[in-house]
Amino acid sequence: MPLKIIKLFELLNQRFTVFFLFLSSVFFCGVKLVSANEIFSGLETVGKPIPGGISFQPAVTELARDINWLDQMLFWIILVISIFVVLLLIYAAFKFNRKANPVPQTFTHHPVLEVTWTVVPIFILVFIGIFSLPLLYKQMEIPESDLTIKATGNQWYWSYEYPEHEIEFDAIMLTKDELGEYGYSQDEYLLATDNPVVVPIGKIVRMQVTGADVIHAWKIPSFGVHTDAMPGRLNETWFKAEREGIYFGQCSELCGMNHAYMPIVVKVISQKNFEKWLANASEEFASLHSEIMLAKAD
Ligand SMILES: [Cu+2]
Repeated sequence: MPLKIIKLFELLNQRFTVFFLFLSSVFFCGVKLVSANEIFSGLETVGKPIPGGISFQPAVTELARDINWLDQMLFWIILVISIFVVLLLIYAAFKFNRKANPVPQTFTHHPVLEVTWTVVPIFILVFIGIFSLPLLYKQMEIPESDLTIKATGNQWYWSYEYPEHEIEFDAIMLTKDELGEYGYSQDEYLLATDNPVVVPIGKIVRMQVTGADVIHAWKIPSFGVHTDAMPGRLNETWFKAEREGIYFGQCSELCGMNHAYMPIVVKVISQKNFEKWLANASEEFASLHSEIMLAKAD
């Protein structure tokens, strides 16, 4: 066969390969986008700050519900003590002022009163401790987990690892222009990130939290979870989200200039969708760990 014809065939072959690669990449990108949309479609935003809001965000874990309950209980105790102290002050101001009480008493001790104002607060504190300490232990004692996620605070973004699935990615805050593209509304500026943390509903998630440079804190109010991210230390906490949805949190430890620009997004989805997400993510965010380990094994 003449050389020119062979070259022509080679050229056509190359063009065809490029064209085929282009088509397949378009096809696969399309498939991926559709499935990513499918996975998160219809997810409601549950936990986020609202204008004028003064109370807690909706509680979707047992821990958050317990914290809200403890807060309510403490509120009533504080209210009773505050009313009692204000009434006592008003009573003392009127009863023992100079006009009403021209000749003051000269005693300096009143044993019954002194014992009372020492013992009563002790009882109040012990009563509070009966409820607050078990909750503290509940937060710290991590049940057998279904999934482990490691969050690392960096100046100024979070990076995440799913060590059991060899996935790792960074979560960078979206600019105002990018919000729509990622399916967020304009009022979610400063809350939304490009890559969310994704967890299955009703599964116990062990969060391991650390810092790469300075102290940050990983917090999702609706989960009742707030843990410092300390460099050189691995803090642990856990949650079991009971409602599908999108949840927002923020770095909650002053960590420098862009402290306000490292938000946290957690998407809680069904187990079925989570598996789909895992399949996508293990391609998109495959970590280097497995390769390093393989090289060592060889
Ligand atoms: Cu921070």
